[in-house]
Amino acid sequence: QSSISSAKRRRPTTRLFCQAESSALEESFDPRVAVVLGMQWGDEGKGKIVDILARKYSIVARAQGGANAGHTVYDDEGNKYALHLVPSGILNKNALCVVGNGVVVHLPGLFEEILELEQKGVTVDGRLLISDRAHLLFDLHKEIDGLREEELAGGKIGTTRRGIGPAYASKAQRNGVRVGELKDLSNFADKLRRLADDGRRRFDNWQYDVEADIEKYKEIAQRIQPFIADTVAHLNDAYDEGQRILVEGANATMLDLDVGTYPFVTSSNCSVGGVAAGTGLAPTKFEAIIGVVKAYTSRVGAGPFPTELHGDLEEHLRKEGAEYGTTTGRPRRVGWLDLVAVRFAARVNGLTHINLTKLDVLDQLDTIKLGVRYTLNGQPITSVPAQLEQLEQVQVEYEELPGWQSDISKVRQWSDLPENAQKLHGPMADANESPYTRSYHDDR
Ligand code: 2SA
Ligand code: MG
Repeated sequence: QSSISSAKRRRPTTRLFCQAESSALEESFDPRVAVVLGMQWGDEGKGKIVDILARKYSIVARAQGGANAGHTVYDDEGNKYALHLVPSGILNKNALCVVGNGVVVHLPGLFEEILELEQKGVTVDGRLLISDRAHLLFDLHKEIDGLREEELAGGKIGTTRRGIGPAYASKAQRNGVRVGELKDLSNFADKLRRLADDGRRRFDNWQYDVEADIEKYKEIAQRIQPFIADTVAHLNDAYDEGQRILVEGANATMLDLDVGTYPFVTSSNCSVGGVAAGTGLAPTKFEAIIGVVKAYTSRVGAGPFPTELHGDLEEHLRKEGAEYGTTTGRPRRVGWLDLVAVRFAARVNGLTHINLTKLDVLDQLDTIKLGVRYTLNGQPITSVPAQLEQLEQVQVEYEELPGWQSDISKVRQWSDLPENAQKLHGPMADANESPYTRSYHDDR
């Protein structure tokens, strides 16, 4: 009764949760490992569904990204939390939160986040584990992020300047320093000095006091000890014992280092592949892969955005949707829902479910447009092109739906939605027609 299943079932496999409210989730929704991923360019509202699902899960894990993520969640009293590194599950006092091996961790930032949580009465002791394999993100990575952006001048990526790209670059260059290194500091100083030398060779007149950082990390190492764990073993042991694990994606598929709009992407794999690599959990264990889709599109930072809007509608969506970066406060670019991108992302991730969010932001519009097809030089193209130059030039064909022009923000049941709002189900189901999704359910 709660979800789309009672409405028109064009594909039995696609369920839309009407608003991300617990009442809208089916009772029978009980996968052992569930993965929540963003299908657009981020800020789809992943934090909300994670927070709701976390009540059913004993473990909530992050697999990739770092403090570039910004997940805004509210507790039962309406207090607002902007989380960056700590998984959103932390608000569920019974959940264990795991920062997986694929995450890049800025420990001073993590401590600030922990402090802020504690000031609001949320304690993390005994409920937070950080992977010993996760890479440390140092202040030097943040500085290099800024320097590289400055070098790019007009061609900036528009990163969050949280050091994400440089930290993953150190990891790939195999001179990164991992969290486990803090268990015994004997090699730590040399490794950090080597990283700093690298930076100095690359940037002239670079002022970076590596010795001060080494000192700082002596204290940090003490404080972090109780949180360090072999999370690959821990997650797999917990799974074997029958515990249930929720994986919270950060960033989104169109920002994925491999399948996203390269180079205007982040430096991790934010699609489903990154979940396996970043937790050490095998993909065969993922029982649900939930794609979060916002009813329109937003993007922070530079890069192609085929359905972008400018002018009155742009301002309306930004204002109604509160589209400002959680991490940097930047106004987000906004546009119509791009179903070509969603279809692409649904395929890449093999979604079992779609969670449609922020539908009520469209309440006042008389017409709602959906980007359904790209053409290039008059020819239809069937997928999101890899070449940026092509993606910048595509023409978007839109389907128009009449709006509902009423306040749906209090609606909790799919059946209570105005008919025109329910009409979004059809195009959503079409977007999620990956063969994997269908056979997954048909075989059960
Ligand atoms: P980075 O910092 O190297 O990961 O930036 C590379 C690109 O990835 C984009 N990116 C994001 N896009 C949306 N939301 C993100 N998180 C914050 C939020 C962003 C904020 O939730 O609001 O507060 O500004 C996020 N993180 C990275 C980024 O804009 C670049 O395009
Ligand atoms: Mg965000």
